[in-house]
Amino acid sequence: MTETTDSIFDKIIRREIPADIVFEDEHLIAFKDISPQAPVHVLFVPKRGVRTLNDVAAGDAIVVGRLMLAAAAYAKAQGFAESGYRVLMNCNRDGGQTVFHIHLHLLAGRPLDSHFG
Ligand code: IU
Repeated sequence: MTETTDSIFDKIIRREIPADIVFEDEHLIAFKDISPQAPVHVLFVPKRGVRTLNDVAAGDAIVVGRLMLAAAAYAKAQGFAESGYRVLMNCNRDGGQTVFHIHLHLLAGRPLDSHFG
């Protein structure tokens, strides 16, 4: 990764602002979204972040993979893996991205609309 961030999520990682952290390891942190869109809404955030998915180099594919695996592990641990959940990543303006430090949303706890948009 060439470009790194100094975002609000970096401040959460450095404990400069509070968040309801549900998981952390050497690579990533996960915390509850401050404006939840479902009963479960957790953000999985790499500690070495880039601004958008466009900035992830091919050699850094593992960074995105870790987010997905951590989300699935959380779903299993919390007991909603079988009922189901959604993971998604927004990119730039039309994707609805508002925080420019890549992150994976995990949504669960209610039936989610099947349409996009
Ligand atoms: P987005 O994909 O960039 O739009 O997602 C950003 C999310 O970060 C959004 O759901 C916000 O509610 C959430 N968030 C947060 O949890 N804590 C914060 O301090 C800020 C945003 I700023």
